[in-house]
Amino acid sequence: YERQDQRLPKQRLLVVANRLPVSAVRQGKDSWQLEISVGGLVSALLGLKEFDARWIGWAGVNVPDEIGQEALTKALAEKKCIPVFLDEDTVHQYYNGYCNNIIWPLFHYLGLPQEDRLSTTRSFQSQFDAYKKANQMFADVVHEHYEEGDVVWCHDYHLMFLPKCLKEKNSNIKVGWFLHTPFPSSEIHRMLPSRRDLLESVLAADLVGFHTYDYARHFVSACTRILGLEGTPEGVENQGKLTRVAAFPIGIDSDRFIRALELPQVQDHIKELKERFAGRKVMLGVDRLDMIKGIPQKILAFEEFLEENPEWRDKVVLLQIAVPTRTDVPEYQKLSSQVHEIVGRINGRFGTLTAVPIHHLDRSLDFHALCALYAVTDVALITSLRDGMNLVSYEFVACQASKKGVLILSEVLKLSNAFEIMFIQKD
Ligand code: ADQ
Repeated sequence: YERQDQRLPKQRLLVVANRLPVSAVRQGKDSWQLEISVGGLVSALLGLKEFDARWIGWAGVNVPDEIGQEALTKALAEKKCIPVFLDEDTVHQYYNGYCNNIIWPLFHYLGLPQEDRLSTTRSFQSQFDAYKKANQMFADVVHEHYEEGDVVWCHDYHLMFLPKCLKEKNSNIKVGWFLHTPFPSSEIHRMLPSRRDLLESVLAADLVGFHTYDYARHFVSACTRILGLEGTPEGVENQGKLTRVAAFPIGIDSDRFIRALELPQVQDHIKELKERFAGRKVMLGVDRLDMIKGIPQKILAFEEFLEENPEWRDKVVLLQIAVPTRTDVPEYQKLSSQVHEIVGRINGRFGTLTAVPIHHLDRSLDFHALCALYAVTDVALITSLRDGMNLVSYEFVACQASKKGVLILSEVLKLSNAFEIMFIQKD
């Protein structure tokens, strides 16, 4: 999107996502500290410069008291963010439960948790009710802040019910919905007990977007096979209304990375890292700690490499930066222990008194440190088992202008990421 006439005011845009681009940490009764949230959705939307955008979302914290809510609303307003306050039970059932325990694994082809295979199970139903309730709460906040002419852009699998909630109250609102994950084959989607409701709600949007043509095609065929609707070259037709469906592969603001490399503090970081790892090749993994990112598989493959190539043991180091997410979900806690256990074992096996083969950090790095790391890396390892797209591979390529290191992508990422990477390289 580009504004045709720069003198005209920017188009107002309400970006609605489960999480705001900042997380709130309480400092006192009425004071809050805001920290940048780490994740692909936030990174992808940093380039929205052509719009007068406001974010609506959850600040990642339970705020039961009015004083706290008022103070947080005020602090967020300075960042053009508007909070949706979700209570603890809703977060547990909607976010940890329905979103992260049911839709996320299913959309990444990991199946449904055992207990949810039967649609009649009570936990499934109450989680789905909480999902609908939460989506309605997001819709209420959107309606409160909506001005005529605004475009409302809903994001991701957390908010599949939102287009319907918005249109029910005001059919004139222009609504877009974009999915950051894969949309699975209709054979997988039909395993969801709420498959029809979710599809019908998404179809209330005017425009529905996916990263790849394949995901868009899966969505259209789910609408055809599950709802019995007509797919057209433009999208899906439902009772005379056309919902446009298309692929919009997301990218990054590559200039932001390229410019950062010139900054003195980034150059200092680069110098330090080069000295620290002199004489060794640097392999790098940067991921949210998530089962779809294939982190244990990557580390085990590195172990195999050291096992089969003893001559490389003191000449290569793997830096794995894995920021923890969804720490309340038991599967993620298990994954974290598993990764620590494997790293400890490999370092014990191949480490020496002066060097360890794997440096594993479970925290986020600031932007400048990240750019410096990308710049000194010889081999980036992106090993997702499934991923909507993957922005780390773009970021690495953007920071490699003079170095020309190697990007190793898992098979599932080759198709989705290849085009955009060529584009960044050309720049
Ligand atoms: P993610 O899975 O979060 O989101 P991904 O594409 O892997 O997205 O990007 C992660 C982002 O977080 C990158 O910008 C990276 O720099 C940053 N990041 C990760 N670990 C970090 C760390 N330790 N410190 C600092 N920054 C870190 C979803 C989908 C993806 C899709 C994106 C965008 O799962 O498939 O590509 O949205 O649509």
